Amino acid sequence: MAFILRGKQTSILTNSQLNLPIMKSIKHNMLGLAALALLFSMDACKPKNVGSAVSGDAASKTYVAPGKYDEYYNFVSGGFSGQLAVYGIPSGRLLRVIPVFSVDPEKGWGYSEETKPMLNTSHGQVPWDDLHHVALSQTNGEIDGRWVFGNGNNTPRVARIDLSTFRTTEILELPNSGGNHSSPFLTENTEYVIAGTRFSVPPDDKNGDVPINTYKQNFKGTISFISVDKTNGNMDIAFQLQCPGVNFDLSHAGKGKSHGWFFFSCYNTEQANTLLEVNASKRDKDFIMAVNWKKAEELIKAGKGRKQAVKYASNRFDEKTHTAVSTIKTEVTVIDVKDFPELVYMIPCPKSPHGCDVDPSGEYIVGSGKLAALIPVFSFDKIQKAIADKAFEGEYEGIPVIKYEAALHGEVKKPGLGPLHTEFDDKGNAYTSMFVSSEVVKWNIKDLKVLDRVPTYYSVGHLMIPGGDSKKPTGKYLIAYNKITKDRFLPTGPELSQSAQLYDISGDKMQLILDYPTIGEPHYAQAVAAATLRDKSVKFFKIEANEHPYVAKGEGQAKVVREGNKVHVYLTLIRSHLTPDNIEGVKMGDEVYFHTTNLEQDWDVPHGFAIKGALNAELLVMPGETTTLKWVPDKVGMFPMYCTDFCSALHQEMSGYVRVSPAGSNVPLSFSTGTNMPKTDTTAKSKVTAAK
Ligand code: RUQ
Ligand code: CUA
Repeated sequence: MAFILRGKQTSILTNSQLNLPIMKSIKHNMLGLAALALLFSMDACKPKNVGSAVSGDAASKTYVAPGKYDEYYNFVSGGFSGQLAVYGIPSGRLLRVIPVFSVDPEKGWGYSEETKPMLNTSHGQVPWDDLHHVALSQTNGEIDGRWVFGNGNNTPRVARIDLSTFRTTEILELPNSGGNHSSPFLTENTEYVIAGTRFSVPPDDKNGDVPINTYKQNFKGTISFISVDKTNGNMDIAFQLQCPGVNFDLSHAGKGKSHGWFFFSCYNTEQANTLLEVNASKRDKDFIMAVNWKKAEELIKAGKGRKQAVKYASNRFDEKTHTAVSTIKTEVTVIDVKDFPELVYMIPCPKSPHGCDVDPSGEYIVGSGKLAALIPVFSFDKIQKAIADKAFEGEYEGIPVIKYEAALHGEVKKPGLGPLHTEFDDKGNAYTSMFVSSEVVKWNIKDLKVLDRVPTYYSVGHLMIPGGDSKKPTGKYLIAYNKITKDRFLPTGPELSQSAQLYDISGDKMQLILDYPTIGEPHYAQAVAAATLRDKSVKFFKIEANEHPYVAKGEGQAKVVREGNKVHVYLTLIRSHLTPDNIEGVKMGDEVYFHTTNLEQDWDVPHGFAIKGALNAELLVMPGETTTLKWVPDKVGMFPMYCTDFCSALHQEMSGYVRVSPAGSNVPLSFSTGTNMPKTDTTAKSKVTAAK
């Protein structure tokens, strides 16, 4: 396979030319740096013949006829959009965008009073984050369809999305962390969600006001073990492991025989604090860190952990009150791994590993060194034997380093360039993404032979096979999530969407069958069979069960109440009017809270709410739910309000007015609803109350 290095149109390099010799020649000189930069620049390598690679009856394999359903729900991280997108597979149809870490004016997420607390942190309200990885909850190592977790990479957080409502229901901040990239990864019964810090930092209870070049003394890497309540999914930080100041990249839990262990790829074991692209690429091998988390549990039970003062937010959304509550917590229990033997081991792994994946049997651990020219596969049994035999080559910051050969099952030779992530099928095969050579490489887990390779368009990051990181992978579809789209779709100016590519992997040869653009930048994704989820989907919220303190459970309960300068509007929404729809007596200096309750009790009848000049967003209110918009009028006058969701033939009529008078005006607070609206004759009599 040949690649053209862009900018040097004449030089055509083959895989073998780009392999180890080049890597070795990249010492620490500036020429090496330039070559490395070129090699890793996003468009360094591009397969030739980038036209349609689709052949045969590919279209029919992805065709889901109108009215028919997809086979899988695919949950795809939105990267820097902070959102999570849900696609149907194999059609690639976008089913939903779930706001998680980023405010979303389409749904009022982060703008409504009820959802603002979800984005609270120890830094205050943080309206954006970078969502890289998703993990579907598992029972016995199989996807159970209860929750999906996602990470906030920037201001360290983990979110839990409830798969009955497809809404973010919990966000937990992580202390002692400097960038929650290695997250979220689950143990096989969702006992824990694991989160490792990308950036090592001084611990939160230490003075972080230290010279940056004291990195080696003062910076630590932290891994959080977040417990998940079996009944309601509630998360708490069970304990944290304080580790050497490396950068953790991805990780995976052991499963089956290796259940009780966790494996983390580590780069920057050089502990560099500047120009990492050179200084963190010096060692030929970094590490995979193996953690015996059952042992850590025992230590915690035996009271061996140290209590540390910290500050972090725990935010939970309550479906009864339709409201989130944010609690600031102040303590975590920490174990310093170097103080406890038999807890953590280092396994050398070439070179700057990124992905770290465990096969369905739990025996094989795949390290993907993004600067390595091969893929090392480690054996869990051999790791155990090496530990028993003390087959160590030394230690790293007090942690035993197992001899590479003693832990190694074998190496996949010449897989391609820039291996990143590996997924597994149900036939004993592994699939690794090759970022630099833009391809997916299929290989056999046991004999490590490369079986097939297909190009991706372009620069693939993560891969996804439904169940591909579980004990029960499937073997029909593989999706590549690409960083670069270039010429694949109609041009849309300088900014292009990222993309996904669907491959049929049911035969010996992988076959590309679909390209589709994605929301934000996709990183990891997971998928669950449609049958596991679709019948659990909530259709609407029962109005009788609504415990929101400002609910109006019928138009008879609609009212406007003044409390000092706060005006509470208990407003109902039903096809096709607002109650009340005429409000007077609001004055300059007032804060108005529109508590809007959607009275509908039917599927797919949301109403929206917006008022002129509001400095936040609209609301989108689901049937049976109450949601609040805060509005501070900025001038005297007349302000229309209306429903934003085209809910009926008379949707355009679903509107009203708020009159704003000067501060000190004697216009009484009053509210009313006309009698000429459909379905309102019995309940919506005109009412007037005097201002209190
Ligand atoms: S990463 S493209 Cu943020 Cu998962 Cu590897
Ligand atoms: Cu309600 Cu439009």
